[in-house]
Amino acid sequence: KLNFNRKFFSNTTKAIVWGMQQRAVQSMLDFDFICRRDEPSVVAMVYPFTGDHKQKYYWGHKEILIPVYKKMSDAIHKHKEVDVMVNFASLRSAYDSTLEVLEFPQIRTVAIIAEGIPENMTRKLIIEANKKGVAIIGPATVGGVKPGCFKIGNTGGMLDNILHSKLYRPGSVAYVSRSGGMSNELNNIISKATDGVLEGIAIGGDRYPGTTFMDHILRYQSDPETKLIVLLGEVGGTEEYDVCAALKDGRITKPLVAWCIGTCASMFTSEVQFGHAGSCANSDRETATAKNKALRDAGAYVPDSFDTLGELINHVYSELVKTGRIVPREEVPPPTVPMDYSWARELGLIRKPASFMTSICDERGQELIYAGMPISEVLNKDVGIGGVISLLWFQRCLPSYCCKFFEMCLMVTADHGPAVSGAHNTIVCARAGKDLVSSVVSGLLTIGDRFGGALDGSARQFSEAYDTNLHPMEFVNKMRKEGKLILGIGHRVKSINNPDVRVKIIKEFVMENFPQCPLLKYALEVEKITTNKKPNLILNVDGVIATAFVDMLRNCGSFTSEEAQEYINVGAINSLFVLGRSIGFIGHYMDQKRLKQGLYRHPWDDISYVIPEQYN
Ligand code: Q5B
Repeated sequence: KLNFNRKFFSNTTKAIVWGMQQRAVQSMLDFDFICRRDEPSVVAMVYPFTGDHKQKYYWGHKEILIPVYKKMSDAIHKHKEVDVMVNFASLRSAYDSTLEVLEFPQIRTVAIIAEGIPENMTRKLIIEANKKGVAIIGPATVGGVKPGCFKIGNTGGMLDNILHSKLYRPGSVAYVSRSGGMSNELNNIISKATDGVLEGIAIGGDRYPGTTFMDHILRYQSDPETKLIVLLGEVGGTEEYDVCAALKDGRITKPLVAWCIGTCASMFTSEVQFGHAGSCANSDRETATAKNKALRDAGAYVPDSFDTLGELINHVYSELVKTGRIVPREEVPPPTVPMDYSWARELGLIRKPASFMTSICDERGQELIYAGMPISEVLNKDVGIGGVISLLWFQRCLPSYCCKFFEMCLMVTADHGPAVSGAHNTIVCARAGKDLVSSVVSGLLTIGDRFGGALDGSARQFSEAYDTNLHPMEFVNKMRKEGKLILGIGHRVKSINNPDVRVKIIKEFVMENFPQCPLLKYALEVEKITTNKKPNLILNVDGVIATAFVDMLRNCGSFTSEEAQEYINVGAINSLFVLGRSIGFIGHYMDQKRLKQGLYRHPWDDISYVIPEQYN
């Protein structure tokens, strides 16, 4: 059996952390800082899934960079001062990464955090580590702590807990436990009952821990700074009997306070497996009660129950103080570490005005919420895409005819063939080998006053004319006088002789379903005048949707007149065409790719070259 009679950690210990455990690393650095270490204990990280890079951390108030290496060998060769590895690899990769690190003689201690490593693999690791004299702490452990010196990963919990248990400076009590959670409790108990923890190791809950209770107790026995040893065993296993033997044969002479948890197991009628893989009594000898008795018989201080463990530790400690074997040191307060922003916020200690405001969608909880409606309800109520638009665009459930109106508009505007500006652009872009987003965006960028995006202007022009009581004829004349086109009027191919069925569909739906549609009716009066001049000056698809949209906003009862006007002012009326036609643009993109169309080049005979004469 190996003798680990050496100090595992000092205030100059340097470690490599395997795994992208940023919180744990920051927690180690914060610990170092409050311990007044000169330098951080974590010098590098190993993470095989990214390239070599640096990660930012805090050292007190300062920001520092810690290198992350893809390869363990690079990390070890570049940091010769490192002798500890904290291995956060998962149960699947902990075996390989530990084996790998054992190849480097500079590494003397490895903490394996992962739980669930197959026992046969752990045993192989232990054999390999023993051959090389390397101490393994774990697996299935939080690690351990040496106050004032070094902390493994998340040991000790959050900073306030660490401060509370005074782990920033050494005491006189060294403990060993199996459980990481219970070692936190020990930190607390020992800090209250004594001058504090000198070192604490949680060997882990597996049946085969890399180092044992005895390994650590014997280390503590030979360390002159350890004045009192605490052992927190548990139900399962027989290792506590080795401690009994060592107490009896004089290998342990320092006062040892011990307790095995799990005495309640006898209250169960069947065998109980506690949280750890190893915490199950396979015989009477392995019960906590039997082991507590054996420890007491061997000369350990054993309380009557866990509840009085602290009192007993205090009793033994007080004796040591009385006899002068412990001289309590003067308390020096630790330096302050700035609190993490997120934690301070959680505690309600700080407030900060948000940079962003949002009022339509909340994705933070378990379920996505659209304007107050959980997504499951959106689907259960079958509100359709019209209902989703009503929630996300208008933050309310609009009457179903409004949702139907939205859906019809999306359907009729979804596409109008490849010849229109937007589809043409999308096609040319797709044929130039561009991706879906670029191609669709190039189509969308053509939407404006002339093509497809006349809705906003149409809504504005018609509502202004209507609201100021302009007779349709006066409106047409006024626009002509001002030299302005009436947006929503006119079409390149559709006319009264070749009517646009899309316009007819929307018009009929609105007339039938909307409570009122005065603006649409007004626009139709204007159309009578313009088509009299030229048959293609019809109320076009943009115009019919725009005027109906305004009618909906003004008359559906869900908006105030100010709200309705605001949607017109902010340019929200184009939305339906933009969304609808995106469907078509996506279709054109896919079509071109499917048809394997090559780069488009416009034919020369279709271009009129009007070059200034002097250059001819
Ligand atoms: N005149 C659409 O013009 C078009 C007049 C007008 C008063 C008008 C034109 C126009 C306003 C914008 C608009 C949306 C360029 C159209 C759409 C989606 C689409 C597309 C598709 C799809 C057609 C001839 C004479 C002139 C003009 C006068 C023309 N428009 N007067 N108000 N609005 N409209 N855009 O036929 O006296 O002879 O000089 O800009 O609403 O984009 O399928 O293609 O789904 O993708 O080229 O449906 O109307 O007429 O410019 O030669 O003018 O009519 O002043 O008078 P045209 P022009 P005069 S829907």
